[in-house]
Amino acid sequence: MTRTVETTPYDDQKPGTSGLRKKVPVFQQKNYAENFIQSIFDALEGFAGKELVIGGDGRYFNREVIQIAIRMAAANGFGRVVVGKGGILSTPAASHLIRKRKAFGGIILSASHNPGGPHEDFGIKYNADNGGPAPEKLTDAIFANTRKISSYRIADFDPVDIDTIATTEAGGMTVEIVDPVTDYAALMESLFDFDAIRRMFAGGFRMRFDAMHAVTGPYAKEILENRLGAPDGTARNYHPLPDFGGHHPDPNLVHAKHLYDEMMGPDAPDFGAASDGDGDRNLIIGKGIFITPSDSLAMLAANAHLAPGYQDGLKGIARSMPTSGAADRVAEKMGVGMYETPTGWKFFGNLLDAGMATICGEESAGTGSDHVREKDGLWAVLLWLNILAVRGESAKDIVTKHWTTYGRNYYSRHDYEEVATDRANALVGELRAKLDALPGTRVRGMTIAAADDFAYHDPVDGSVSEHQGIRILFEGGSRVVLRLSGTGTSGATLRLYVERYEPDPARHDIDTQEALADLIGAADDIAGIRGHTGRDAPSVIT
Ligand code: G16
Repeated sequence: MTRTVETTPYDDQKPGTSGLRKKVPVFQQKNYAENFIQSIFDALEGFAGKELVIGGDGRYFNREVIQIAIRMAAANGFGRVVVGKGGILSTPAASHLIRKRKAFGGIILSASHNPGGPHEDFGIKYNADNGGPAPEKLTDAIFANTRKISSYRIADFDPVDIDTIATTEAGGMTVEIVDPVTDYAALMESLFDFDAIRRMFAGGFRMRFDAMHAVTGPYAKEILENRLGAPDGTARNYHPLPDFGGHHPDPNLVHAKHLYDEMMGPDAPDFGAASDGDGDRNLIIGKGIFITPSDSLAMLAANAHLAPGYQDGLKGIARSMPTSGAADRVAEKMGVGMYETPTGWKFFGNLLDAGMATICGEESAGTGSDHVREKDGLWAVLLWLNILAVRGESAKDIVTKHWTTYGRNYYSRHDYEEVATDRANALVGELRAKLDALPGTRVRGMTIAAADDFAYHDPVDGSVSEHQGIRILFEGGSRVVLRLSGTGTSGATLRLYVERYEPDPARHDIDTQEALADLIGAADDIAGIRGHTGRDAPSVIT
């Protein structure tokens, strides 16, 4: 039986950088998840009888919302839902399933790298038929619907058994429970030289992969250990837990410090990696060297032709605006297009669909390619393994040779988390107001060459996205960027991105914060970060 339930709108359901993210108790309010899911469906057209992919990263409240989504999909007229067993689907695996099965779209339940648990974060996002995050036009329509919703449709049937692989019928709709790993693992096998990687492991290559008790555990176990023959124990913390074991599933130097310490220690394995809550981010650490996401993007792009899936070369490279310019130098040398987009994977979708870019990346630990329409943590790890296997050199050697060829982009991000929203807005507002006056002024011995509030003109569909972050460029190519995060769930997070280009190999081993000290000071002089936030230091430095 299908019911129409009357409801009233919530005014806080504006999707952020990737979907709607809130604390679990917010999502547990009456009709909150239902309102948002109905608002998604109401923003779509032509899905009657079509297929919808549903899955999540296994966090607290995942299973409950999966049941709601299945019942609402049936009531709204979908013909079939495809659900990852146990409610599990990594974000890139969901993207692949949508594409492979030519589904109408997918609902992914995740708050990515944010913590999980009864008082932590939850999220819902919608991916379109290209497998990518809903474009801005669609998220705007969803938000508009949340403001005027008056009812939602839901079917009444017993909870579906999502723990058994089977195809059943519920509410007049077909429900197919699939293994979350199989199709994804096959895709990886089609892109990378598994034989070469297998030989490398067989030859004693040691690796550590930390799944952080999040979604990539089963994927890493199957691909790294079962298919590539890495020793048992290579994948750690591989059972997805609703609260991620009480940890923050964010693969950075703060939350994966144990991995960093191990990789810098005397008995370090050859290669270390980690992924986040929903499996789309990656952390890459070579023996004795951390590789920044911006550098990793450049190095993966420069060496991608060593993997079978990319042997014909790249069509182009894309990076988000705050990501360092290291990849630009690779694109220039290759003679391929380089695209600078706003933060948010959704902005890569058009470039990938149009065949203008093959590899994309972001400073926020996201790298991916045209194989899916999401960033993909394990993909990045496997491409690194493929490159290491073919080149037969250490990660550290590959990095230092890359810097010698292209120069080094010193790069760091400083996050000020949970800043009062009005204070953060005041900082950005004041900075915006003085942008025009900045060029030509001198700060800490450096001259500002240009300053603007980044606006993106999509070369494919002509859409314009404004206010995507403030860029202050100095003569000589250094820059600082300031923007407010679109993924936080309490207060505002101010991000300061700092970058300096150093061509001279004799100056490639300076401590990063030291190399950037003047720029960090200049950013504070210009934007008044300490004054506005009331903080002496950032919450997180990566
Ligand atoms: C999301 C987006 C990314 C973006 C990141 C950081 O990642 O998918 O494209 O770079 O947020 O955004 P912000 O700086 O606004 O917090 P994820 O992994 O959270 O889905």
